[in-house]
This record gives sequence, C-alpha cells and structure tokens, in this order.
Amino acid sequence: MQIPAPDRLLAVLPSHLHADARSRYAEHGATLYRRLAQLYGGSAGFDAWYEDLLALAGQLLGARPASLLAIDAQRAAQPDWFASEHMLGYSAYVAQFGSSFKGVAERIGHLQEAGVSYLHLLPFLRPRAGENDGGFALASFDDVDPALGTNEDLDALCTALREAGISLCADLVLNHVADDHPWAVGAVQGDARLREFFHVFPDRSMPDRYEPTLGQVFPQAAPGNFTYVEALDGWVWTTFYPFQWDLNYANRAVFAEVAAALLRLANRGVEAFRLDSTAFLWKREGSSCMNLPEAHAILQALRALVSIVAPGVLLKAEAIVPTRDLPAYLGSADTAECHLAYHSTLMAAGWAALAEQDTSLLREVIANTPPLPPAASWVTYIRCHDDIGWKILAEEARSQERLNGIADFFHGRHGSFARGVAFQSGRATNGTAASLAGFETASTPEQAADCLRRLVLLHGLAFSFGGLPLLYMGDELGTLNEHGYLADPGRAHDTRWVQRAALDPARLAQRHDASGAAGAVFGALRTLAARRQSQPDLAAGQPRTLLHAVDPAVLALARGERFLNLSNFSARSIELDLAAIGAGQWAVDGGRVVLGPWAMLWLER
Ligand code: OTU
Repeated sequence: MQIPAPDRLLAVLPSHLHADARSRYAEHGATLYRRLAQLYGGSAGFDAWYEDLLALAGQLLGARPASLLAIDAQRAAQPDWFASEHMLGYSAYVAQFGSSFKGVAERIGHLQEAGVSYLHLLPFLRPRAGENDGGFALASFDDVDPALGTNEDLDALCTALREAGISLCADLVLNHVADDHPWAVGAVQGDARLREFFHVFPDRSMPDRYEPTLGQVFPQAAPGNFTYVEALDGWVWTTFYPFQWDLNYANRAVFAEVAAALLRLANRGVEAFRLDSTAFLWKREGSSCMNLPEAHAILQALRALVSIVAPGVLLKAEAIVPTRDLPAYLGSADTAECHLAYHSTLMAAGWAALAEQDTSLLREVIANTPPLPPAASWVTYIRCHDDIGWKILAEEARSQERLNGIADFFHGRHGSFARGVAFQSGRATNGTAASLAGFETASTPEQAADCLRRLVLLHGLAFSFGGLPLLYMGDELGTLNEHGYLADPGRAHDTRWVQRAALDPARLAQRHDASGAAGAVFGALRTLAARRQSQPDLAAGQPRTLLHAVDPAVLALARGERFLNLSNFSARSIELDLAAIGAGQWAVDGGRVVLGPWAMLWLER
C-alpha cells in the first residue's frame, strides 16, 4: 500500500516545524493511512479526504503553543513517563470539587499534599440543557459549561496545573453528542449532511434486527437502544440515554470532526483525554456492537494522528468490558492504541474478594491480564463516578448466582458491613469507597479500624498492581454516601449520584486529625503514596508475579525483584510461611508473618 506523502501536512506549517512533522509522519503516517483506508477506503473521494485531513493536522500542529511543543519534545524523549511509580491520579467533577475552574485551581494545594500528578476532571464542556447524564451529554466540544467559568478560566487552570506538575485529563465523549448539539439540531432541521452524523432508521425494521444481540446500559431508566425522534421521522441509535445520540463513525466526516475537536482541546493545554465509551464506536448487525475491530481501528487512527500533531498528549480508554477484551485497547508492540486503559475488572474483582473473603476471582483476573505493551499502562482504581457493574466478571465468576451473591453483599444483605445502593435492577452497585468498606455501619473504634484496613487493602492493590492509580474525589477523606440527589427529579432515578456529592469542607479541614475517619484515611493513603513513590519496582512496566499463597483469602503479588504485597481479604488472622509460598527471599524474622483481619503487608528488599 502506497502511503501518501506529507505534503499537505507540511504546506501549512512554518519551516521550523518541518523536521519534526516529517519524522513523526514517517513513524505514524502508515498507521494513520492504513487504518483510515480500512475504515473508509472504499468510499468515493477517500484519497482527497485524507489529504484534507493532513492539511487540517498541519493547521492544528501549526497552532500549537510553544509551551506545549516543549512538552511534546520532553515526552517524546521519555515516552513511558506516565508509567512511573511517581504518578498518582485523582478524578473529580469541577462543580463538586471546587465549584468552578477557579475553585479547582484553589484546590491544587490539596492535590499536591495528596501526592497527585494527574487530574481527571469529569465532563466540563457545555452540556445539554436540562438532564445531561452528569455532563456526558455534550452540546459543544469547544465551549466550557458557563456554570463553571469561561474558556479563559480553563486555560488558566491548565497553566496553573502544569506549573504545579499536574497533568490535566479531560473527557472526550466519543460515542455520542446531546440532542441539542448543533449536529443534532442541524439534522432535525433537515440538513442531510448532518443527519448522516447519526444512525437514523426510517422505521423499526433495522432496530429490530440489531436489538436482539445488543446489551442495555441503563435497562431501567433507558430501555432499548433506539429512540423515535419525531422531527427526524425516524429511530435514532441511543445506546445510553435517549438524549445521547450515538455518532456514526462509518461516516468519515465524524472521525475528522471529533479528532479535530480533541486536538483543539489539546492546544488549550489538556494533556490527556479519557475517551468515553470506546467499546461502542462501531455497529454491526448480529453482534453486541462492542469491541469490534473497527472500533479499534478508529482508536488506532486517532492515536496515530495525535502522535503526529501532539505527541505529548495521552489517550485513555474507558471500556467497561470483560478482562479478555481489555488488552486490545492498549494496542500491541506493532500498533499502539491508547496509552492508558481503565482496568475495570481488577477494580470489580478487588471488591468481590472482600465480599467473598476469597481471592480466587481476583487471582484469575490478574492471571488473565497480560504484560503491558511498551509505553502503556493500566489505570488502577477502586471507585469512580460510575457504578460497579458485576457482569464484567461473568467469565471469571462462571455463574450468575455468584455475582448476585457479591451484589447482595454490597447492598447490605446477610449482615454485611457494606452500604452500597443497587443500580440496574441490582446488577450493579453504587456507593463511595468508605460506605462500601463499612464506615456507615461501624459503631466501635475496632470496627472503624477494620474499615480503614479494608480501604487500605483495596487502595494498596491499586497502588501496587502496575498502573496509574486513580483516586476518586472524596475517597481520600473517607466520604460517605450522600442521598440528597433523591430530591432532584433529574437525578433521582440514577443512583450513581450517591457517590457524586460536593467535597465536604469539614472533612477536608479534618484531614490531619488522625483520630477521625477523614484524617485516618487521608494519612493512610498519603503514607501509601509515599511508599509507592520510593519503590521503582512499582512502575507500571515492571513484571508481576502471583505467588501461591495457600490460603484462598490471601493475595501474594510480587513486582519486579524487590516488592511483595501480601493482602488478607478475610476477617480471620492468617499465618504465612514465606518459604512455603515461594517468598523465602523476603527475609523476615523466623520466615513467618501473621496477617491480621484485612491486613496488608508490603515487603521490600
Ligand atoms: C460512561 O460509562 C460514563 O462513565 C458514564 O458516566 C456515562 O453515563 C456513559 O459513559 C455515557 O456517556 O459503559 O464504556 O454506569 O459504566 O455507562 C461506557 C454505566 C460505559 C457506565 C457506563 C459507561
């Protein structure tokens, strides 16, 4: 296959950028062209369209500010910078964390104290008027939500974060736009070109053929995957809520528009993008329309384009899918895809181990996780703004009954310590980390100490597994479930809001008081972060070894040559003979350790 020359890319660039652009195109141009040809090569005018895309890429590279070009150069020299043991992430809503962009800037001190170097701010672009799925229904890719500030405030926040050594990650909602986004509005007004940005069917015949093999993300609040829109006189594909219209990536114009939107945000100083709902980008009859090869081709083309225009920028895949489908989102040694991917089954399996007091599911997930390709990393986390959907563990659990038992446990049944809130007819669970770990039900200091140990255990796994650990807003302060959302008719049906309350200033003020829950959790996580930073074998790329811990409640996870995490997921005290579990080289007195209930021990040598 003949790869087109980069003439149109270079034509619009000032000459001092030519050498870089040439060498990046030499490295990534072939992937860009091949993937796009795979997706769109059959359509008329493809080559001319590709040339126009190169010209657009040139314009965006030419518009990149000098400060960001410097970051591109720095990161090109150290492409695995984000896989370091020094990285720690934090995820928050702008409104709930600091009320506005300016307020978030005022919280930089808190992030630095916690050791954070990567801040994921949940969607902050202008959302749909009315209900908007926590900002995941976008009316604009270019203007921020006026309730949070101005575009200039965002620029100032990017700069302030960069000066503090914190990379800003923004959501890029790839799969859909809101029904009041200009593309949707244009389609409704009869613009035939914009109608092609969506999957619109004149009657139920195609939807009825797709539906039997599709899943349902919100079966209660938004059943089905198609919505009848009268103004279009047709059925629109809406995987999520009816007001979120899936984009039609079979249309090459959609790819070009979304890629350009990403690069414009990158030129404002956004350093990483959480690519929302990556699994759903391509549709094929008879399939689940998830994880299809074309969805990967889209992401690989996007990565190649970013590598040419803004190589310092990171792409992070959000794909809530079974373990076997996760590694593809990081690509391979041959073709890079995203730099980062959420390890969602590891997250769910950690909680499952707590419920079952048994690590078998967790060990299977770990064993099913292959080594990382070069310069790639997992995102390891224990909670986020979404629910924990237990069905992603179906392959490892092998039975629905087992998953129901885990869900029941977190919904407080059978004398459980957890206070989660059911979601999606009980197939998923919401709640803050502290409420799931038992802080709401703890009535004695001993029980509170057990809760703290459970939180440390789960965070300790995220901090040592081999990835970029991501804290969820408020979890660093032991924040509990907050039920105020039930009074809001736009939110009451969606229990995910139970873990999305505003950061409590009182808890924040108590963060240094170790006698209270907020201070105890904050202190424990800071200690953990400091230990992680001092251990180079905890960098994401270091090899991982599961030892046979004999007792099913124990996880024994070694990293590199120097680190071993021993974690007891049960209420029992467990004595371990290190030689017997193949860990004799970690010299401890008498070769034996006792792990108390829910205790975690990090051995280093
Ligand atoms: C993502 O989530 C977001 O994280 C959610 O907050 C949004 O509602 C959703 O997309 C639509 O934009 O499967 O891979 O609660 O785990 O919706 C995409 C279910 C997703 C989420 C699911 C999710």
